[in-house]
Amino acid sequence: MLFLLMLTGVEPEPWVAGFRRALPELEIRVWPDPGPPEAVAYALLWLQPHGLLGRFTGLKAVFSFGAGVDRILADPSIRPDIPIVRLIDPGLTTGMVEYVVHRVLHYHRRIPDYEAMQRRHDWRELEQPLPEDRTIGFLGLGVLGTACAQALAGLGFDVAGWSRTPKRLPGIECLHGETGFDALLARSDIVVALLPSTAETRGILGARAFARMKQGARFINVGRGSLVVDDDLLAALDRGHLAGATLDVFQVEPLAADHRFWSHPLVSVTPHVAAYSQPKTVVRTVSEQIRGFEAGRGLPHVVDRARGY
Ligand code: NDP
Ligand code: OXD
Repeated sequence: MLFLLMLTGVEPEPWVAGFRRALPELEIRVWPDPGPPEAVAYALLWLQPHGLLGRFTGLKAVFSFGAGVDRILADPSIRPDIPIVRLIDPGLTTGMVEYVVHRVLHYHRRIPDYEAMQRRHDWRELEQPLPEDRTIGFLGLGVLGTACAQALAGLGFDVAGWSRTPKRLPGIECLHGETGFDALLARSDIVVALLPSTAETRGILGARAFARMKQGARFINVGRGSLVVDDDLLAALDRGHLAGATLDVFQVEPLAADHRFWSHPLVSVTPHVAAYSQPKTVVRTVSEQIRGFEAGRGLPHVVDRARGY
């Protein structure tokens, strides 16, 4: 029985070594050397070339190397009966919490203003609101949105979140539906997008949404680039309605060298690194899932293909 790693842009060595140790009963193969196609039982996928998975006729399940499964779902060669398991992993959650808390504190503590003052050799103390007087609004209250929201609520911020279905989370105002979306945007000083890319969410952050955000609000996108209409975000920044944006994910990755986001003075760009899959935790998570499945226990976190996440 073979376990195939199809990981574009990822150095395979630590993954192969980790899975060989954790799953000695499986033969670990790395694309483009899958061995006999009918012997491939499991595959771990990140940005896999589309159209190839149909040849693995013995496939039992595929595992996502990341939390988002939009790229896997867009591959027409995965048979509808093959379970797709999304990644819920402590290392990934820690990374996302670190990134979002860091960027929120950067804006909250007015670091962009102090950086501008440093360039002018300007020594002054600026007014500093308390965290309870800053509202952080999360679009998406799933595994990652909830972890980030709880971390910021723990630091004393006023935190709200928006999801598809109604939720109750202690210390966080939970909203849903179209009115909830508008209300969250209107009341947040910093809006954090942690939604998956689905038919319903693509382009959700366009001119209408940016106009509903507070004058001077900041925007952090760590969900997917397809949530955002780039020109509408740039227009909201250019006319001074939004005071800054932190962008980790983009419509097209890598971000084109001539994209305005790279050089816009109010935009911070990182190359899709907010959360990162680490062999130390992910090998354990996926190996336990495969072992459990082989022992007849079923698979956790199977993607609902109709819902798109
Ligand atoms: P989850 O599936 O756990 O959560 C998704 C959240 O989005 C849920 O709260 C869900 O609502 C909500 N949602 C989905 N569709 C809608 C909709 N139409 N309207 C309102 N809310 C909606 O995902 P994770 O928290 O694990 O991850 C979120 C996304 O973050 C991933 O899909 C991926 O795109 C991105 N990501 C980015 C990374 C990076 O490095 N930049 C790393 C990891 C993930 P409900 O709770 O009602 O189902
Ligand atoms: C993702 C990830 O889904 O990096 O973006 O996990």
